[in-house]
Amino acid sequence: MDIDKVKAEIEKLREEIRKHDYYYYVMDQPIISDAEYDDLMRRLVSLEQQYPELITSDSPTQRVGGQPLKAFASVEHPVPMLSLTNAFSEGELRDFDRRVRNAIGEAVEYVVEYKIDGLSVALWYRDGIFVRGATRGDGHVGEDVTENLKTIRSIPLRLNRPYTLEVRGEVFISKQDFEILNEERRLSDLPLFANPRNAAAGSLRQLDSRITASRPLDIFIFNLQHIEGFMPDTHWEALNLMAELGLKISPFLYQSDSMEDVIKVCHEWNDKRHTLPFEIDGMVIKVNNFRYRQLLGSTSKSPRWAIAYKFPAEQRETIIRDIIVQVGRTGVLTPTAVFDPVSIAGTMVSRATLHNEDYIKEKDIRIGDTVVIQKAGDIIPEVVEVKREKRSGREIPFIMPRHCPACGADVVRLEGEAAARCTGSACPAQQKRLIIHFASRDAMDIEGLGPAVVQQLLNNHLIKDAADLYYLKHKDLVEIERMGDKSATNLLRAIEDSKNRGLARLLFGLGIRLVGLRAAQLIAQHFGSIDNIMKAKKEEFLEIDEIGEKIAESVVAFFNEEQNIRMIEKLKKANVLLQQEAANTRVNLLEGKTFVLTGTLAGYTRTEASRLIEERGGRVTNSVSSKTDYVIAGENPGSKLERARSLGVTILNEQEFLHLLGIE
Ligand code: 0OX
Repeated sequence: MDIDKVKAEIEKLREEIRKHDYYYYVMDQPIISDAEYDDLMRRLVSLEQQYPELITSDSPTQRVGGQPLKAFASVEHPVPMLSLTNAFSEGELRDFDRRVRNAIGEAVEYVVEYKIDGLSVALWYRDGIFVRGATRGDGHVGEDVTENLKTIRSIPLRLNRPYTLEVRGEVFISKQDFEILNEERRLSDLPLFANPRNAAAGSLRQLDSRITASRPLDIFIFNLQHIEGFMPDTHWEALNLMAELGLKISPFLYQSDSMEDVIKVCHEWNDKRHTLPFEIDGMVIKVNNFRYRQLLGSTSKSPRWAIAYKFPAEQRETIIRDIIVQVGRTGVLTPTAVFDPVSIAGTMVSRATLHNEDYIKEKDIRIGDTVVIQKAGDIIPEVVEVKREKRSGREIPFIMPRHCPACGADVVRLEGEAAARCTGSACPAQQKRLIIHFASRDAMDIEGLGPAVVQQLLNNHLIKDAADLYYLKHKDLVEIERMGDKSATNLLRAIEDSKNRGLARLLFGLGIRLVGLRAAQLIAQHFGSIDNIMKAKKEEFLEIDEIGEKIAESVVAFFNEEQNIRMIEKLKKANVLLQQEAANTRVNLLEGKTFVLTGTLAGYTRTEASRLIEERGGRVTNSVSSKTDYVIAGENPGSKLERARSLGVTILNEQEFLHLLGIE
């Protein structure tokens, strides 16, 4: 095809896709089906693959970047990103109004908008193309999160007109998307986000933009910060201009010169906030006229021309009927208050976490107490107050159980920690997580043994702990759902292969608290066999450099537990390697990893360094590519270092390199 024709088709496709992105993500009103949209996108991707020289940074195909970053670059805000002064009462709003009118000398117009509960960002467009975006940071210097912002589909990569400007907005996740995201995380055994705000912040601060792309982030633009050539007179005009440019502005905006009307609007939204699809924690009131804003100016922290009216947290009284103890995935015992159900912030709640023993003691919370409940950040219910005056004297203080309610093993509370933990490795509440960890790559590396299979094995009572994996039979496996003959054979082979990973990885795989891969290697090297470790006293662990009191205590406690000893016996009987095999533990440490050396190392020649890598299963190559895992940079590194930087490859100095090898 003639290149000009291709160019024209590509441009037409991009324009078409941009239009549909706008209808779908900004207006929330798609005008074509998903299938039709996918067809357009597929055609564009295919043309760009055939003619990569025609790819531009604002093409709709360029939303998800390549290699993860090592760190975010810093971005200085040309105009500081200030925060808002809070008002918690009508009185404070009236004071604000008085201050503003006194300074200006006449009535002023206000714009009222939602206070979205997310995180603020700045976006820069040059000649209409999105070129850079940053977080607020400390207000003066933020983090360059351009690649992550590009994944947000409601941020246009190109404006409808070629302006050079800076806008600011709030990135957030809707309530529904937050629920879905957390549900997915729960199913994958990942830690849950406490609220949509944390989820949005966590998602935007990912070094790998492919992760951000998988998160349902959205944005409302709330300020035109700067535009080259001209500036509208008012915020209202600026909002309209931004909407015309294709930016997503807040769906509710109200204009009035009466603070009493503003107050009314704030109250109305306080009552209706739960009907909105996203979280708001108040309303923002801004002076409309930009010239007045300039006259009012700012303090070092916040502008004098804006204020945030914060909604009061909803509170309800109820009676605590019980304090139950829940065992988390890591064995942490969390006391939870169970109370008469009350409706707060739009949902019925009947439980609130009491965190730990100290929290309960501090607040003196007892079973039978009348308490005030509120939702922290309007999501997580918490007990804010005990109504002592309502006590009858029959209230029962809470005592942390000495044995795990799920398995009966001892409960310990390590010095300096608030959490009480179950020590039983056969605790059903912890079992699944532990087995998944046992099978994970850095531990016994059992391919095909993911969370779903582990769950099925547990449900079918085929295993109780990790050691039982070595007693599985082909006929057991084929009985579980979706496991065919071939998968069963493969899984059994993977389990068999894992027997020889060696002591360090096994020790790590046992999931002993505080024992990470490094500590496991040190302990394995020092003691040489599981029998020696099981016999060892706390002091003997302390002889190892880098092993401190807490790790030592944790290992001793683990091997004092009857169930754990039984599990080791089962591993022994199954012929799992329980000795330190120098070659073995080393070989696998860097398996599959590719290294490039550049510059001179102080302690090793190039040949020696290569040998250290190869002994541990790694590979040394000469040139840096996106497939390189590590570049080791010594003194006077060459151009390879530059290339590694530009490709986002992990760069280690000598010290970090030796640490990775487990030498220093
Ligand atoms: C929000 C929001 C945040 C401009 C001057 C200081 C704060 N969370 O929705 N900030 C602002 O305004 C900036 N407006 C908002 N609507």
